[in-house]
Amino acid sequence: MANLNDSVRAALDACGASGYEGPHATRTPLTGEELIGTVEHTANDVDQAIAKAQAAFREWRNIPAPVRGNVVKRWGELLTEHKRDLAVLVQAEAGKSMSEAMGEVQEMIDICDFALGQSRMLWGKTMPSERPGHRLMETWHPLGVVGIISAFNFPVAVYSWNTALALVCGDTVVWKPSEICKLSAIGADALLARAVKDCDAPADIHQLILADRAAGEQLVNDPRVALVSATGSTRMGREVGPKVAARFGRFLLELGGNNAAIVAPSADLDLALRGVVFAAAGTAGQRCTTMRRLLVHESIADQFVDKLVAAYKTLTIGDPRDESVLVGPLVNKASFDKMQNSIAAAQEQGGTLLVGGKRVLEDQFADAYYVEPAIVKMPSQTDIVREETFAPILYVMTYTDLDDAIEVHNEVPQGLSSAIFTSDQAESEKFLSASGSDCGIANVNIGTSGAEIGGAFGGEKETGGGRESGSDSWQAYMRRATNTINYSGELPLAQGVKFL
Ligand code: UN1
Repeated sequence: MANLNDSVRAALDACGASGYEGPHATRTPLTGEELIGTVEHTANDVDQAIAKAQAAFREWRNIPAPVRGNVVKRWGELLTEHKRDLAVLVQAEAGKSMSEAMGEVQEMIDICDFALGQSRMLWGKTMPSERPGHRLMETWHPLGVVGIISAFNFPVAVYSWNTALALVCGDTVVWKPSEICKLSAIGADALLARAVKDCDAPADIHQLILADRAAGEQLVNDPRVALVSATGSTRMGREVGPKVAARFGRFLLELGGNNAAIVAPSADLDLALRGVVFAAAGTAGQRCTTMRRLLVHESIADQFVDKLVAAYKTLTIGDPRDESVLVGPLVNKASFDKMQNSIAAAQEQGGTLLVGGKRVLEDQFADAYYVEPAIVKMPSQTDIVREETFAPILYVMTYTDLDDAIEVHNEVPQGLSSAIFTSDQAESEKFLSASGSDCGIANVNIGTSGAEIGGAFGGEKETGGGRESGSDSWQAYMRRATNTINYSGELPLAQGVKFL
């Protein structure tokens, strides 16, 4: 296999990145070896980045939205051209299979297309005024500087959902990527810099911050940052939300999930099997949308779980630079330790480990953590099942009545994604109804992960309530003004009030 840092350097060069090298190196989850080091920004650099983004906003907000759209159009073209380069960087830092890393870059391309269209659709409503000779309408304006804090598991896609929309909406962005995914960030940002240059847009509309957690806190606390869009753990969101709210800033949170699927007796079991295995074991269980709980009807439970266990035994685990590999490494040792602790806790709480859970390839990679995805059969939804462990553990439970299954389904603190596998329309409608799934994403005959960018993405409860990417999520990046225009030549007051 080619030397990893040679491939990484070649990918960064191809993206047009320069001037990023420095002493701060992180380890790749693929082998545990050190990747190329990067520069580290100081608190003063962060301050300057916000100031530059704020200054650029004064110009950017006045450029017509469809013209702003050209920047994301060009970014999308460059991302298409350099899809594999950026995927190499994503794989080196997040440990994904090449197909999933390419899929992540495809999400970026898709949101660029979407945002380009949106740039001509930042529409406001007109409402009938109660007064003659008056017009009532709303207009949407850019907010200002958007601070983006992103996580390791989708190091570039989630950032791009925010950036592409923020830019067409007329905002400028300051991005603090994950501390362990700086090279992917440098590649993605270099491509955006090229798009900005090719379109003669103001150079400072995007700022990249390479720094640790303190830089994120700076974005959270700085009143010049109008919107903080943060992806990460519920613990992180619990700190970010109140701090931004205290200064009356806006926040958009995309936090933990504890996603479940219900498999009903009428389900197409082969289809359900593929849906469950991808959602539960894909990306080594490190998506916020990963399926972590399975509720199977008791009449098919033995049959379905046997099939699932058999399918898990066929999963290829290893260095995903080998393109036949489906399951790459966990991100680091801490993640591996958490997985082990959760499996042990599940066993203490009455669970039976049916398959997986063991570390593999330890001889080959002392500092990389490859694990067999695990399935644990649980007698009920115990405390550990209510927690999100960011690793491939699928807790399996059985049910007899769909209403009870939906109760159990909703009885966790998180509310991101959910699914039902069924051929019974009444069951599927029930799951999608007001008394069905309480999640931001509710699917039928599809797993919990792998959402398309065209829908709004996000969830309820401890998932944070934010919505990113498609549908009308653009509104989060703008402020609304209500305008009443009087062309009557009189001054009738609303509600029939008389004065003077
Ligand atoms: C995430 O894990 O933070 O729906 C985002 C999915 C992807 C995005 C996941 N489209 O799984």
